[in-house]
Parts: sequence; structure tokens; C-alpha cells
Amino acid sequence: MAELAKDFFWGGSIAAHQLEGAYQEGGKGLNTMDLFTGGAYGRPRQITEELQADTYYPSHQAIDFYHRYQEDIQMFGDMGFRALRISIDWSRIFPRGDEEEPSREGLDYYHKVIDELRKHKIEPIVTLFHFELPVGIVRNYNSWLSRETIDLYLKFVETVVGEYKGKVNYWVTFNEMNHIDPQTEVSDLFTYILAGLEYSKMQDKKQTLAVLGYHMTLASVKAAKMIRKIDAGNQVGCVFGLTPYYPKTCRPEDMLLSFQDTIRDFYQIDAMVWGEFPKYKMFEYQREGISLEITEADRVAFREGTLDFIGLNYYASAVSSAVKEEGAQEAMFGGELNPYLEKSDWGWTIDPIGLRYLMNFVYRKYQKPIIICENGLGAADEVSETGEIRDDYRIDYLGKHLGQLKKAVLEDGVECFGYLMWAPIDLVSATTGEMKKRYGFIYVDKHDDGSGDLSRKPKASYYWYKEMIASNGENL
Ligand code: BGP
Repeated sequence: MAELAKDFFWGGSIAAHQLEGAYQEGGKGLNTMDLFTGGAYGRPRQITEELQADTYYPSHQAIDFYHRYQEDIQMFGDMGFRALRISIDWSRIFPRGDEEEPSREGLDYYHKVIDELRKHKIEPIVTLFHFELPVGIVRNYNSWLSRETIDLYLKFVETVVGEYKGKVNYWVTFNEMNHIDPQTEVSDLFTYILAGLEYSKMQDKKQTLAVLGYHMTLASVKAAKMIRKIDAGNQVGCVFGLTPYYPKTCRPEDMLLSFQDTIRDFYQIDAMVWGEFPKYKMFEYQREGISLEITEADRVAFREGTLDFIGLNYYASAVSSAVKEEGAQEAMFGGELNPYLEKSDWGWTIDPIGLRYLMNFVYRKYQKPIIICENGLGAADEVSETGEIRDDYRIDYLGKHLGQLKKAVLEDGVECFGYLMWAPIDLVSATTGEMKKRYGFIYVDKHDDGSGDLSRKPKASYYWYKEMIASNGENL
């Protein structure tokens, strides 16, 4: 049987606000995630306008990667990682978002992280926006609702891409902007993490979401052109968090709805791959009374800023049912739960075949190289009395998903150049703010009540993934 490429990017994915901590060190400004409190499954995180005393903000210390990156990267290196997706926190480089000059301290910090990765022969894949939006940009420029924010983002992009030229070859413009869409009844969660704005407080919701989504898409295509201009060897991608929807029955209405639910999150990818903001989306906006300002310069930007690769974050599938039946259970982020599938303790469906389906769907649509940028299982791991962490359920989850990835590549011909597991080390959950929802191969002694000595320890899955990489997926 054919094999995966010898240089397949096995590795993991992390995001600054979920693990760095040190929120007031190195000249860092406040970003929106620093104002997001802890929550739990069924208890949403709260957004505070200012920092409040006696309130727990998980990002402030997180797992202190800021000071411990050497130890952590050493462990990733020992596992044989070939790539690590990190994010650069915008508020470490431009603390308020609109300074004339970037912070030297911030730039130097990421030099150290990137150098450390290179030392261990780990390819850095750098995300330029993984929800770390300087608070000053929300307060003074109305977040992504203004075009000034696009310019500030481009200045940040130009600064960091220029700074790390020759050291970083893979850039990701945005993480999961697709959660912004006027058709989606989004919660405060997604509009807050992407734009620092609360959905429930928006005046004209559909119009606001459309403008946010459009401006972020435009920022991405402009950045893509800029990144390649700085170094023609740079590869530019954008990462999308996608959910395949299955029809509940073969009723044509269910089939149509499942298509609509799945494809809803694709308009930005269409724009970034086809080089034009989609006509069908403009048609929808017209029908909905939404107006967008699209200039001639925008049109040129779309044509010139297409993607080199597509990053996929995949966690779960869902079910579309045109007829609401009694007893049907709602899935976490839309649609219904699939009665044929198990779910995690946080209610996320576990569907390995969904990964193969999604990879095929995306590849057949665009025929662009794909990289899996996130996939993993959040679970409440326990340390046994003898000090081990036996996360066999995670090994089972990852083994099954990787088995499907292999089929997508080797049987279906999907061009996929890497798998970056979320998250190789326990860190703060984006949706709930918990430490209890652990994803890592590496256990971190940190708990939601603030206790723990932050020590690191390999789990059973650590050794499993290491062996899997050594065999280049042979043993799956
Ligand atoms: C994705 C985000 C990540 C990550 C992941 C898991 O949407 O890109 O930042 O957190 O979801 O979600 P959670 O941490 O809420 O379990």
C-alpha cells in the first residue's frame, strides 16, 4: 500500500491566548481574550468590559508557556514533531493595536520561540490571528467593522512576516473566521472571540455580521498578497473550522437542508480560492436587505490574494432535519445530535468518518493542498494513584481519525500535507475557559480553581503519538 509522504507534517496546534499566560509581561497590551472569564460546560464564559478584581481570567496565567516554551518544545521535539502551529499574539507586537512602532520585546519573544522550534527541526506554521485582538482596536476602531482595522492588521502582518523572513515559510491569515455569517444564529461566544463584540448587543445583527465577515475576508486576501510579496517562497493559508451536516432521512428536504447547513460556512473559502467575493452571497445579502461596500480596489485584492493551501479544523459532524421531531437532541453548535455516534463529555460528536468526508468534500471543491490544523478530544483526564495518565480514549479517538485521514489521502487521492493535533499540551479551552477540558499528550498540573504547580507530564497518548510519527502512520 502506498505510504504517506516522508515529510508529512505530523505535529500539533496551539494558540497564544490559550497557553502563554504572562498577560502583562514583555510589554504586552490587553487583548479581548484577556477579558473573558472562566466558564464550564453549560455555564458560558462572561465578558467583562474592564478587568475586575476577584475575577478569574484563564488567559492571564494559562499554562505559562511564555516562560516554559523551551521545556514544552523540547517535549514536542522528543515526540518527533515535524511541525507546530503557533499564533502570534497581536497585542504583544502592537499593544494597543495602532502604535507607530512595534514592540521590540514582543518581536524578540517570538524569535526565541521560532528559533527553539527550528532547533528541534520543527517547522513553525504561524497563525496571524487566533482571536488575540488588541482591546484598543475594538474600543477605538470598532473592531472589524471598520476598514481602519484592516489596515492595522496589515501593518501587523507586514511587521511580523518581514521580521521572521527566512525563518517562517507557512503563514495562516486567520483562524476560523467562518463562524461569522448572517445566516447563523451565533452566540456571543463566536462574535466575541473573533471580533470582541457581543452578538446579543448588536443593533442590526445580520448587517453587522455581514460586514464583519466581509472585512475579515478582505483582510485575509490582502494579507496573502503581502505575505508572498515579502518572500515569494512563503505559503499562505487560512484555517476554517468546518462541520459536515448529514441529512436526517432521505427526504429531499433533509438533503437540501444538510447541503445548505454544510455549505453555509464556505463563502469565505470560495472568496479566497476563486478570487472573487461570491455572487451567490451578494444575491443573499440583497434579498436580506444587507448592503456591502465593495470597491474596485477590493475586487483586485480578491483576485490577487488567493490561498496556497486550506487549513481545516475538524471536531464533529451534525444532523440536519427539515422536520422537527420530538425527542431530537440539539448538537452543540447547530443541527441535531447523530444517534449513531457517541459524544465527548462536553457534548461534541465523535465521528472519524466525518473527517474523511470533509477532506474529500473540500478537496474535490477546490483541489488545493489541505492541512488538518486542529482535531482532538477534550476530556477530563485523571492522574492515577501511581501517577500515570491513561488516556486510552484519546488514543482511540486519534487512531480512528488518523485511519480515516490515511484513507482520504491514500485511497481517495486527497492532497493533504499534514496533521496538527489540537492541542498537544493541556491548555485553556476556548469555548469554556476550562483547564478541566484537556486535549494534550502532555498533562499540565493546573486546575480551574487556580491550584497546581504547572509541572508537565507525558500521558499514555504521548508515547503512542511518538511511535505513530516514527512509523509515519504505518501502524494506524
Ligand atoms: C477551535 C479553536 C481552538 C480550540 C478548539 C477546541 O474552534 O480554534 O482555539 O480551542 O476549537 O475548542 P475548546 O477549546 O473550546 O474545546
